[in-house]
Amino acid sequence: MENMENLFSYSSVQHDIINHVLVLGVGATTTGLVYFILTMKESAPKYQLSSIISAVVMVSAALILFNQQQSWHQAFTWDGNKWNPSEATFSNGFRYVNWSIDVPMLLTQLLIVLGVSGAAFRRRWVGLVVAGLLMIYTGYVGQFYETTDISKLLIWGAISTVFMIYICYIVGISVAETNVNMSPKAAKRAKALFWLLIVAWTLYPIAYLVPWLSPTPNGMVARQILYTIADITSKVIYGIMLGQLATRLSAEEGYEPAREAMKSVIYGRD
Ligand code: RET
Repeated sequence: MENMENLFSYSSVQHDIINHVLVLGVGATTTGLVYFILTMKESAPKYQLSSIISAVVMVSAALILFNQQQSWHQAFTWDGNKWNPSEATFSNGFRYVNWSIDVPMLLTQLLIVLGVSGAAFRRRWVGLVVAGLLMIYTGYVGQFYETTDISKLLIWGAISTVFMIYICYIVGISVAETNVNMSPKAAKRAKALFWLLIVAWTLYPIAYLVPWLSPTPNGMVARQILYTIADITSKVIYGIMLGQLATRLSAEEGYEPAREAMKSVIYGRD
């Protein structure tokens, strides 16, 4: 009962939109799974772990989104006019536990493709994973207060944001440092990845703040749309961009399957 979604009745359209965006999330992550498996061999072996991680992220995301969609359906009953809360409840908390898997994975694959290695890899990796988990769990605690105590929601959210800023900082310096040794084109793609991460990740705290910004049925619809856009960009599009960067770097390093793959139209004339 802790999430605000359970407090309202929804029109047929509002209820449908949430159902649809959750199914869109399942669709995007399952097709992403196929894409990452099929394109894995286009990158040199040292980068292939990144595609494997993307595939793992797709499976865990698809499962939780499927569960969200099912529980959304069970949490309301139709009375001929509106969808009203039923005995079952809908919880965004499942997302947070899913992020405990996906956030460390997404950060690990970035370090792999950027070529951070040795002691620097271990140091950065521990920092990112610890900060990632703290960011998620402080937010997890905060979201329990969204229907009862908005100031606690805001305080826990602020603590969580400190960890997110730290992560963005480490990602930023990792991209800047590795950029120096990349070709101009690869360096440009790595920078684009950094910005995609910043924008996509920022959507999650906005969704977290919806009970404060717009405690209405439409606010809840907006929240699930935001989550879906964030999921598709931070997991699927991010994974595709990382995979393409890995293929580009592999081709530059002389890996033949990558050179062949680079002839595809998606890479343009370079
Ligand atoms: C919370 C709480 C409020 C403050 C902040 C948050 C950040 C969440 C983020 C989640 C990213 C999730 C990803 C999942 C991929 O599978 C926890 C909502 C800053 C950045 C990338």
